[in-house]
Amino acid sequence: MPRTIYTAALDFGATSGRVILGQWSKNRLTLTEVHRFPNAFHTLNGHDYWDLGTLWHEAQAGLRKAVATLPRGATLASVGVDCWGVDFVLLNDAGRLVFPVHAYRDARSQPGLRRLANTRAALDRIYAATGIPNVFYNSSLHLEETVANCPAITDLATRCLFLPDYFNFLLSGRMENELTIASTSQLLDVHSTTWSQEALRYFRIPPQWFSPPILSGAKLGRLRREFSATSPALAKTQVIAVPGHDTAAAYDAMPASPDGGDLFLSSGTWSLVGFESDRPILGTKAMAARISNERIGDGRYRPLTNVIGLWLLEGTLKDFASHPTNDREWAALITAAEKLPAPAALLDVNDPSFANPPSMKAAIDAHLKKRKVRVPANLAGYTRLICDSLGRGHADAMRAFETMAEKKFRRILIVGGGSKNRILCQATANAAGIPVVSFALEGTAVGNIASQLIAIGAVKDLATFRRHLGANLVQTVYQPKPS
Ligand code: LFR
Repeated sequence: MPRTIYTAALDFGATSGRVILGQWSKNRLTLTEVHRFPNAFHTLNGHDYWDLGTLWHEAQAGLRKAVATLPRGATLASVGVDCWGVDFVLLNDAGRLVFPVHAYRDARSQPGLRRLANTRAALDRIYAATGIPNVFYNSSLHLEETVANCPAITDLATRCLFLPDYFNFLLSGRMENELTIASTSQLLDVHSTTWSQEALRYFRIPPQWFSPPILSGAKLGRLRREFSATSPALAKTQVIAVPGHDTAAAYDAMPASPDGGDLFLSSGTWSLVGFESDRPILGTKAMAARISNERIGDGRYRPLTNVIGLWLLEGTLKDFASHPTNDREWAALITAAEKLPAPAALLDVNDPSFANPPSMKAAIDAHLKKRKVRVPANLAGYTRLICDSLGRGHADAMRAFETMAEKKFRRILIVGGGSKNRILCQATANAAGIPVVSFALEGTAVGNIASQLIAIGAVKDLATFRRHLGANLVQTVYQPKPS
């Protein structure tokens, strides 16, 4: 094993993607962001679609930049892909796309969502079988809609791959379903690592579209020749099926204390609040609290609640002609928002009108007006309102876990874009009444790289990786303050 090992993480987010080069040397990880690109879905005739061609083009450009960044003579040991959850492609045996790739915010799942919500027995059965609540973005609902409204698809498609599985296929030529991303679909059996026949039957989805999920860390083989032939640095690069779900990767990156007292918050477009557990949290109360029993790469559980997250702020920014575009302007916005008095009333962050509105500012204004609350005067006011409301949403999720799992959390560990947002961290600490520890870390890419390092034998296991990572991280602690 060389003394310095280089790996690359392809990290696709719903609003931006990154290619990150990881350098592992003397038990220390150094990250270089070699490529960052925007991502967005586009609406055609009322439906929302991802542009996979552009994403793949950017990923390849990033891989080339990663190779160009390597020191002379060094090689890339491996590459791994993580991506947002739930979205999928339908393919034939030759690997051709046979259906346009919809985005999970597409409203096409609404009729199925309502049907299941209104059938109490089925709702309970599906939650008991999969551990995943009935939410508009579930792959189950989107696949159900495709099969019901375009029935010829069952002749055309032979395979369903979730997006990270598909990118793994483009890199390696292997079609596999990886466990963590499969667990976001509401189609996986919550008590095993196989598909739920019950859920597949209910949503009328062909079971043959899926293969038995592989655990993360599996080696998919070398990069396809079209890559390996382009550079000697890629000649032996392994494709590793890392935790394909970005949230699973981010959770792996948490330098958590082994005593289980840490609550995790991966903060980006979504706020993913949860913890690691040997068992799922099921039952009526868990379903009412929208607890999602997603999986860790090794098969254990990540009970979590999806709070709407910085999507609220990302949307609001678009409605202001003048908004921050660089770090200095961001810092000025956060400072202005911090100086404002606490908002008189907070948003109910679970309001479904925030899911995909044409204008987020208009949706927030309508929400406030309905409750007879004055709308903020400027962008700083919206920023303050959104961060404080998210803080309360995070604390509510924590309390639901504490009741249901009969445990008390001592700290909240935060990674992702929001970990750099002081108001969000402080608001979360204040509402939760426990310290928030921020690592200003690209958790998704770090977890992706951790899985690669373990798979290729450079690090013994995740506990060892977390120990090394924690020893070298700069952390900021936000103590709760009385309001
Ligand atoms: C975060 C995330 C969430 C998932 C949402 C939709 O990027 O993966 O975990 O619920 O996107 O896929």
